Amino acid sequence: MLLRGCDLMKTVTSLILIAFICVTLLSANAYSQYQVCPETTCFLACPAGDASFCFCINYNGEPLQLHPSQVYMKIECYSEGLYFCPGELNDKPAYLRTDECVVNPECGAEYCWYFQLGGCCDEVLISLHLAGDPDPFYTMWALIKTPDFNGDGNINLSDLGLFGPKVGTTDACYDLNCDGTVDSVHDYAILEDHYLHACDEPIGVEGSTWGSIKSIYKE
Ligand SMILES: [Ca+2]
Ligand SMILES: [Ca+2]
Repeated sequence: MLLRGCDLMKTVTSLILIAFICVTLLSANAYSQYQVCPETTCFLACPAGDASFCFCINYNGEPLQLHPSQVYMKIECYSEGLYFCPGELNDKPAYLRTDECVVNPECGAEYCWYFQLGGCCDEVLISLHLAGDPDPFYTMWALIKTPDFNGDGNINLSDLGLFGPKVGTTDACYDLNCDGTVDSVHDYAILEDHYLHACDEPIGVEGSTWGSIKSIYKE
């Protein structure tokens, strides 16, 4: 009887161990089944919210085609300098201009987010997660810069004045096209494109069609 009791204990212990290993492997797989391709690690944003953060997302090698409200992005700045416009959230669902998820054949299902931001942060943690799941399925470190250099929610003469002395330098916060240097052609053109944009003039998310977006869930 004693031997049988020991055998039983061994069997139970083995089963628990196997179950633990299976759960561990499944958890590891669940995370690795997502393949995420960021558009860049150097993002431009604007107080008006008209600059996009786009990511291609695949699941098990297939485009992850979900309703955009199901895929969230969270951005957290771990150094000083990034300012959120009043009412802006740092954690929100994707916004898509079309009525369904765009599938780029070279990349996967493309999701885009628009944040209304000012200032600059060279240590941003971007995480992607599914609605209702606090654990992200993807994280990355990135740099975010905006033409609102002084972070007051407006792109105006003050920012233009700050930009001039930075031309010719490698200051990442003023290198708006992320090519490594601040120049008066390409970077200035971006500043000009966003000139007079402000927090209270959101233009990036106008005409939302979320209400008419059809859910596309893969089996
Ligand atoms: Ca400003
Ligand atoms: Ca540049």
